Amino acid sequence: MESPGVILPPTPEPTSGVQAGAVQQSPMNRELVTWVETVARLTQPQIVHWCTGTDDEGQRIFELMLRDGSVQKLDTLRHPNSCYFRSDPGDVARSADRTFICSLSEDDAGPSNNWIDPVYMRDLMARQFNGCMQGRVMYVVPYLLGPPGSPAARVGVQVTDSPYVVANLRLMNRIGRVALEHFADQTGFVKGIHSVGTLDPEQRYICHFPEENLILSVNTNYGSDAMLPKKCHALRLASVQARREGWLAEHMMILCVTSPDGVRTFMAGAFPSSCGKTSLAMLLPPDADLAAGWKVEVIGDDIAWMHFGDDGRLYAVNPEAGFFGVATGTNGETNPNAMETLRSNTIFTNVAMTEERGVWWEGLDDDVPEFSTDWTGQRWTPECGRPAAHPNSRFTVPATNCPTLSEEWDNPQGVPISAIIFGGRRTTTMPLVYEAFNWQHGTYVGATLTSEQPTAVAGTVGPLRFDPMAMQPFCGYHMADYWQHWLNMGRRDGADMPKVYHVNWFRKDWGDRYLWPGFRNNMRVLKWIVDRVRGRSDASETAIGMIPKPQSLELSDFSWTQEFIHELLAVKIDDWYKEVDRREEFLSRFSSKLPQELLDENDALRKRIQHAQLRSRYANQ
Ligand code: OXD
Ligand code: MN
Repeated sequence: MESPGVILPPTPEPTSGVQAGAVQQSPMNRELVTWVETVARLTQPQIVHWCTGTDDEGQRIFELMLRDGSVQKLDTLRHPNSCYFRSDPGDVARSADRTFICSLSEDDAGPSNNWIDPVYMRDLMARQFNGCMQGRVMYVVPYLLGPPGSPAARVGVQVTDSPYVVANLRLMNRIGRVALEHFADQTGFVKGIHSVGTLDPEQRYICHFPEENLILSVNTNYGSDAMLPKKCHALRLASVQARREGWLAEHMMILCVTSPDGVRTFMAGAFPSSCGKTSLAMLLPPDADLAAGWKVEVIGDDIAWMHFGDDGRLYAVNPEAGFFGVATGTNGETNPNAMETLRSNTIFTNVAMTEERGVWWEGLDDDVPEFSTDWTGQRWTPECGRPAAHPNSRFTVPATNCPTLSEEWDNPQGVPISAIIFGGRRTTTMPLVYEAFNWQHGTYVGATLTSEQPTAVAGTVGPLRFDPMAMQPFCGYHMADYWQHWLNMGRRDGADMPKVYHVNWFRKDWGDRYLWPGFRNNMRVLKWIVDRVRGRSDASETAIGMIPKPQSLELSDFSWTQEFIHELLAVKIDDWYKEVDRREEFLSRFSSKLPQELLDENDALRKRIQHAQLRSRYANQ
């Protein structure tokens, strides 16, 4: 059995100002060592390796994977320090139906989560883990979520028998020594056990024990079911902790818009999967805006932790330190900054590999390769009728690779959020953008967030799904309690909450054509939001919220007709009657715990629509 190096016990060398002795002697650190010993007794690895997080260690893990063939090295000129990995074909995306919230009470998990009794599940998982690491290396990966030195930062430890997972954690998180250095300041840490196991999808379990700060994951080796700090810790468990402690753990990107006058406006945004969250976070403004001095920079692309500052505003940190983005469809038009970001130090997963040891995926702006090896390892040609890359193929890359990473990205205090943006994929009903009237209305807008599943067949619309705050798969407790927590945050003494927006880049006309050109043009909407939060732009009050006056959106260079612009921003009464009914039905699923305020908001919306209908009827007489 080969090991990449360092073996038990954890003896961090003194580094910049932190004495190793102090780290080791903290009660938390002792608890960690005892826990790791317990896990090792259960899983019986041949070797226990404590990850230090050094480059040297990363290199040795990489070489080990090259030697055992689990990853392949990409061409060093075109993809320096990058590698290629294929996951098991049955392990290519999050397994929502194998994800469980094992809270003590079923009622705490709520109707949107799978609940299983924690005692039963611990027993079942102990059997899964029993001896599962025999003959293998068990890696112990301490990690820090949030910027070093931040009061918002939290620690956790993942043990795993997957070198591939360790390699991903290295890029996505602050791991090893820097994490151990923070143990002394914390009152607890999240424990996560992961094993590749047999990869049997029927025996896959991703379990969260909120009362015990524990995550157990087995029979998976890919994505956020295996990289426990991401969705399992930073969202599912952190959301529970955030409620308890009075902050928000959200599935949101964070960006900074700098106006030509130098003022920075920070925004956070929640979008369900495949709605363009990463490309919005990395947005490249149109040339004219760049020339005028506008800038957009990224702070995070997936998760935001937001705490109140002394001034009553919400300050956001990105708990992660890397991006785990969807490769398929990423190109120089949809996300030019991502293309720059993944030039080096990248792990590509489930894309296709070309004969020149390059990578390719559907939608990439390179020429389609004549031959390549597809994501399943088979020879692929453009005629073969199969996709070369899996639709959920990924790149894992450190945030510092991104040319537009904000210098504020690791500010320990976080950045003050002026606007929260919700968005979904809606071909009808939703205007390009609207602003909620206030925090309670904004909470309702987020709670009733919907998106259509993209379909392969042009002209058809996929099923409409509710995905409240884009947290449906990630809220670790009862969704209605979560909404109540949002409402309570806004009621806190001195709270100065962000404005809330809803955007929709996907509205179509009767001919099934998208109305909005999207991508770089989304800057036009961000600029309107900047103007609104700075009190510099007028808006029209409608039944659903505040809508831009057409002249405040900077659309003149499109030479669009007034009718076209009207269509983009229209609030159509018939569509909204249906929307309100759908929302009422959705909210009623949470009946016993549903905050009355959300029902009141739905009723108020219905009344405003009725008024709007009457007004337009009389105006037309
Ligand atoms: C993700 C997701 O992978 O939201 O980030 O599914
Ligand atoms: Mn996500």
